[in-house]
Amino acid sequence: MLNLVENTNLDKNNFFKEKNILVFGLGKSGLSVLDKLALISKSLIAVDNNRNFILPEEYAKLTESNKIKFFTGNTDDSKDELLHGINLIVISPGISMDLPLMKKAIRKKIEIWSELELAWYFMDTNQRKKTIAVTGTNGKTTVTSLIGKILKDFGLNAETCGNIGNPLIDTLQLKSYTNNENINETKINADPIRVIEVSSFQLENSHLFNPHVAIILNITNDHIDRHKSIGNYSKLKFKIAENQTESDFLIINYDDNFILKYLNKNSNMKELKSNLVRFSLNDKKITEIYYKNGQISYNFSGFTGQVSVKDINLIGLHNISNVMSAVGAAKIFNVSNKSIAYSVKKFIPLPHRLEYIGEINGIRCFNDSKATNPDATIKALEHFKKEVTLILGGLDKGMNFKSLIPVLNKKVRNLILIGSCKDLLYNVFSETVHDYEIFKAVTLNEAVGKAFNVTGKGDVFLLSPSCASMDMFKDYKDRGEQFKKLVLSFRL
Ligand code: UMA
Repeated sequence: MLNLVENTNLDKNNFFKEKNILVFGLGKSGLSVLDKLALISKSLIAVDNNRNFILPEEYAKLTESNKIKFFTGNTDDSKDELLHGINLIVISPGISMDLPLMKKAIRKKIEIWSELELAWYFMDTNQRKKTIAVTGTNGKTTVTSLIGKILKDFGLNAETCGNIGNPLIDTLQLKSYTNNENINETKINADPIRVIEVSSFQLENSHLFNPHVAIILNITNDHIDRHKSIGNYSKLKFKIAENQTESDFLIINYDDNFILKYLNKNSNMKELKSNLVRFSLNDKKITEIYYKNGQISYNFSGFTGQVSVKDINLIGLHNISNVMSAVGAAKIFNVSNKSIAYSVKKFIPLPHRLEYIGEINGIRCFNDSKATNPDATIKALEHFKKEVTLILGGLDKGMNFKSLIPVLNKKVRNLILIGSCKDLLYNVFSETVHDYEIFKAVTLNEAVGKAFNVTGKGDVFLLSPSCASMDMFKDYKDRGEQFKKLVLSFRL
């Protein structure tokens, strides 16, 4: 499919001078893309489906460029003129390839790139070698942040970016239309190691992206509404390594069923050329990294040793898996074991991930709003005894909630369902044999009130919704913040 030939000797700006480009989606990544391309492309169409779209103030200058045409509103009738003469579409991660405009673009064989791919195009060989890309269903942000901390604590220049919140392209110090001052020579000379959080949405339209170190933390049912099947979703996750060569590394979770399934299905993974570094909680020593009695041991590509992970603030075995992947990446960049152990110990868990709010009226309260799929909720519940009042529900992404049935029976006393899929969830759980009470609530306020009514002293109250948040909240952070506020308001 890729017909735009990569040539590192080519003047990369000149390449875009020939192109008519459509930038689809004007959120964080789309606006950054538009800003960089405004200086160098032949013409640009900026499209956003939100008809009430307002250009943020810092980008207002973009409207002065007479080569950018803005189009906002519905593109479903696939206005042909939008695609007329277009050579390249740079698409935002949130845009589905099922939209009529995208289907039409595919039929017309128009090149489609993610922001990640565009950024990669601008990176030179040295910058590309200093990359660690982290993907997986759960734990990406934690691992990206942890690796960033480990590298920085050791005195290395490192920057976290990608799905974590700041687009990769913004780390490149490319000329910007709205801010011509943003090229900083000293920063260019001291190029950082880029630790890039990568989502399946971003990988969907990445072609030459080829991180030096790729990490796949886990694969579980999520985003099935977008990717249609777990098979497609797994394939996208493995796309992170498809361009890697013998000098690169792929670090994978060897305890993860879907990862193993994918590896088996694609038997010896002929297309995989990189050094495979497998990590496991199992101490059978068949993997390159494994865990036993508070020690992570590693042995791969000439790196051998042990890192202590005793007394760390990260809760649960799934977090030990996360740390193992970070240890692998850190060793590749020659960080000392002592320094890794120090950084892991000092790492403060990120908010909204099994975050302890406090003991309110004798009830221990936790905010796990980032649990946006059943597997994340299962991992959270495993941490407790049969003592939990759980708030579950939100916006369904086509997930299989039946996987929650056994753990709910083991750990939950009260289940409170919220969100647009609460009736669906009610049907799933009420029809099984269960020994916990099930309630429905229309608002989060009502759900929290109910929880404080039914939870006994000494028990646990947990928000771990297994669902996306956008039916009731701006995002998972908004959901978590509102939850914490409500919980604290019940303090007597
Ligand atoms: N839009 C359309 N048509 C559509 C969908 C969206 O025009 O069909 C427009 C919206 O009106 C909006 C813009 O596109 O103006 C939003 O684009 P976007 O949803 O791609 O979001 P960005 O602001 O560009 O943020 C993206 C990532 N968002 C998604 O993947 C949905 C951010 O990850 C990421 O931090 C950011 O790029 C920087 O790289 C967020 C996320 O939820 C945190 N990621 C998912 C996850 O972690 O599960 C994958």
